[in-house]
Amino acid sequence: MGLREILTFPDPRLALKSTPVETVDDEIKQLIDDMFETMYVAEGVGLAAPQVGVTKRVIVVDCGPRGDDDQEEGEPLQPVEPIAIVNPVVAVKEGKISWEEGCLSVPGYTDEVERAAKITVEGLDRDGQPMSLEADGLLAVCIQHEIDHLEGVLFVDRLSRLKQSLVKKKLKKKAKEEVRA
Ligand code: GNR
Ligand code: NI
Repeated sequence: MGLREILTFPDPRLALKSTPVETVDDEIKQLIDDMFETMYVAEGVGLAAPQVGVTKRVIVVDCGPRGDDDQEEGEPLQPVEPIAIVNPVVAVKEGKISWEEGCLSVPGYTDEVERAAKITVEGLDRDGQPMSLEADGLLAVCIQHEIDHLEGVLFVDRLSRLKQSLVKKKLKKKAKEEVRA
């Protein structure tokens, strides 16, 4: 395949719960490759399968190298290579962090969301092998943001109810105007 179309709010498919992958077969590998390609073209740091209309539990992230000033003495470097995780599960959560989030499915809006500061995520890699990864900073935020997509949850769903209704109303109006234009 190749590039896939990214769905945007209020597409109802973004609210669906994704199903676990039974086998990491060629179709899933193709999906992963297409998701990376789509994410890079869109200049995102992560992407979840439901964002390209596939309700399966697959995410990709590439947060790039972390700033050195963020790196503490003796702490292992975070992976800077692209990561694909099939059936991701957060096994351990520590602390809290607030991050200004954006989403390729919610273009034109960003806001602060609070999430776990440090996580251990487990799942399968692109070869179907079990994997485990410790993450903090943007990588931890991004992985939690992507797993939310698999539950049909957008970062705007994590804002206060008042903010949510305001923001969603504006986004729906904007989407309607774009259909007409
Ligand atoms: O590109 C993205 N940037 C981002 C910034 C802060 C927190 C989360 C993200 S993920 C987002 C890409 C996306 O929508 N993934 O689902
Ligand atoms: Ni997103």
